[in-house]
Amino acid sequence: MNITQTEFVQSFIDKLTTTFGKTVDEATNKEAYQTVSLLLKDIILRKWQKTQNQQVEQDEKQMYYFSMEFLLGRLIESNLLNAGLLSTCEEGLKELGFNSDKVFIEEHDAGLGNGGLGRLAACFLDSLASLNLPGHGVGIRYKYGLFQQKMVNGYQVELPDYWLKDDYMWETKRSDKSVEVHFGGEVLLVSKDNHLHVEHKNFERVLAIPYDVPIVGYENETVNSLRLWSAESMPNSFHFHSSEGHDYYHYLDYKRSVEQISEFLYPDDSYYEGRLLRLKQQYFLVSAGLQSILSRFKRKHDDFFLLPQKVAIQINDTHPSLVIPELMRLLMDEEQLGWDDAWKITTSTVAYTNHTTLVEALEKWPIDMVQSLLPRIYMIINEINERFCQSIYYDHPELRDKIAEMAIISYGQIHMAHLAIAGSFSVNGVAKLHTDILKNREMKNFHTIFPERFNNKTNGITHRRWLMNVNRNLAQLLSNSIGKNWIKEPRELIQLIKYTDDASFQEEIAKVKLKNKERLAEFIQSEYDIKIDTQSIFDVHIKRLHGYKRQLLNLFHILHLYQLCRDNPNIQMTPRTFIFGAKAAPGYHFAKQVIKLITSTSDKINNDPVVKDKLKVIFLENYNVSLAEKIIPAADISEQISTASKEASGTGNMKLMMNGALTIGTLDGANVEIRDMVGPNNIFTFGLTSEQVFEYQQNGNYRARDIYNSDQRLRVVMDKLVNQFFTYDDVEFKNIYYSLLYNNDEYFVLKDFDSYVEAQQHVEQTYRNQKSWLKKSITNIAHSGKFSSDRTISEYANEIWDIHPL
Ligand code: 26W
Repeated sequence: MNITQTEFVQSFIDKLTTTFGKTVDEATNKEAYQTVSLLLKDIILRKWQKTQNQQVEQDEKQMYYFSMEFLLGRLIESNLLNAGLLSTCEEGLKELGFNSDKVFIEEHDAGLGNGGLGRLAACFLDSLASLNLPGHGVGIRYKYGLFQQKMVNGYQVELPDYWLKDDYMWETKRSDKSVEVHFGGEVLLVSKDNHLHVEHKNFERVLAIPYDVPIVGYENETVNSLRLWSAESMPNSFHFHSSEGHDYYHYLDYKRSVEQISEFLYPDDSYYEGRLLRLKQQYFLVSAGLQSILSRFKRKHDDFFLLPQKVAIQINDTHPSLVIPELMRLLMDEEQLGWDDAWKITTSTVAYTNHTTLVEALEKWPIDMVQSLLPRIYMIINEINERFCQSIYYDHPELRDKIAEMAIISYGQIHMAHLAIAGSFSVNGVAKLHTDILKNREMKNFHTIFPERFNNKTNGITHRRWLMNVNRNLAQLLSNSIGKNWIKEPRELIQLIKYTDDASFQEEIAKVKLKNKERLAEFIQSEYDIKIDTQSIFDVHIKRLHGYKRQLLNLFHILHLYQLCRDNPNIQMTPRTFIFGAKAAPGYHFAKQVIKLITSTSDKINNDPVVKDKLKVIFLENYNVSLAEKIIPAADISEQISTASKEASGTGNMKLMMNGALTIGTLDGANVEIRDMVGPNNIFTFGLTSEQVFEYQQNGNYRARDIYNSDQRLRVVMDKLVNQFFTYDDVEFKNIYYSLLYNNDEYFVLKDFDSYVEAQQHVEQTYRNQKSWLKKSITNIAHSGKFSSDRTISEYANEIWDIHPL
């Protein structure tokens, strides 16, 4: 889109007048933000309509990405960038007397996701549109996104995230595309004209209304859709005309219960809780999404055998796995297909991505719950299960003794991962190591039956947001050095390799990093009134708080350094600033205690004059996409220290690498592939391998206490948890202490401590030699192109979805 700055300024003034009746001098930053987004939306809408018409006309295969989470963050900057208007708009705003940074932050960060899985979905949408691929998101329009984290006396307090309180500028309500979703009731089989028909009666009716968000491709003509569904009551539902006396109250009860469905995002990350409302959300998403896909399909076709040639459905973990029985239901009950045909079509349409092997995260719904909330769906799952178990029995006699373990329904529960594997044509992990663990361990028996279904798609991140938008100076420097090709072909970043030893390029890289560190330091100074040294190593640990991600290991290292300084105040040490950002699930007590331990450590260390020039610990409140965008460009060190085998991939590791941070990490998830790319000298790896972790788990011969007893440094650090170092009461952190010594340290924190400390010493030595450091930093940026989600999405498009650029 080519509009000049003058044209932008004029349209801005016009829009401001017609929308707010205000002059530029009177307008607030919020009004300026709204004006810019309205202008931009006018442009986007035209392309959106064109894309849609073209996609319908050409009748090309479409992909739908079903996800309970889309962690979009702000869209204003990435929409402007992709529409080719970012600098015009920024210059224009300046001319008008606005500061564009202040204008853009008026957009509420859309936090419709917990962490990695939700952000991945958002990066994928950006890549789909940027590669001109016909792929769309299907999700829920939660009224409240992930809670806002407020720190009170060092504790996390959760506040509601009412992100819709100002109008959401990017959405368009499409009431004409509403559909109905049914819950509860009874299912009868009645025989009509020699056929068995399914009759569903006395169900609760819910109206699903779609709100569409345009997804703008980078400097192209494609605008795809993210369709977010909102639940509303049926204005004329049967409850209203109920023959009972309490119509009005019934109606209000019903309305309340329906609106709850899309009220809030469950703040659970990697922990499964079998809540009825969550199941309702899942079915609501799946049923509404599928109905709208089928109604679009039916406008062009009446042969459902064509469905797999026209539609691919990717399910983001098992959360939307009810698409399988729901598609069966729609094909059989609504379209009168027989079981075998419906099954063939369903299993050629649906593909499943697994994002975790943590047992506590695997979804298993109680039979009774599914049976009463979704009686017809339960019947179908039951039939799928019976046929599946029989097929193992007859076709794989060698697995007969494994049937109970592999069944979709067993011990009163429905195992959603088993349903997802049985009902889809592709099962993928999100990094090589993770996929291998699925094939050889967690899903070994399924892999034996369906070897052709399993495949790997290593995650990626959109380099447009995570490099071009968040680190403008770096992006500019890269383009000045190797040209702009890397923007469309991120793998071209490899051209930087020729500059790794180039002193003047190194200096430029160092300047960019320093500027970014200064910007973050200013932010920390203004928000927290803490002064940090921009010459110190910025050591960054940002991700959800979870035992397996081992923020605790990082803390133990910090406390160890603190002790070294206390023991020897003249110790030579490169100053470090440890930066944490993390939310804990509200019910995850251990994680909340670790947060409190971080903030207590921060209080202790930041206020101790002995270490004041050497160590600082900062816990940044309310970690979210926008905060990540501030921190990542300023990072020197990227902490990726999960217990090996537990982190399926990680994507923060990729974002930080792309911004020139060096990784200290275990051989887990995508860290393994980062090491393969950069070589072992350009990453600091340490700790047990996944094989060693499995071995300890099998043999049960790990003894955390032995390590505690034999490592003096660890004893000193850990005893601080219980010896009134932090507080006068000694109970606060007792739980953490006990989990390590009495519950035998599930995540091998003590076991990996020694090699972590060693790796951190190596970090420090390397940092002292700035030339060597910068060389490694450049090497990391040069190899980060592989981790663009454009690569990931091309692989999905070619190897799973069979969709093609428009
Ligand atoms: C039902 C509760 C629940 C909620 C979310 C269970 C599991 C999840 C997700 C699978 C957790 C998640 O976000 N997994 C992360 O997915 C990322 C994208 O693939 C990976 O990079 C992370 O390693 C993985 O932890």
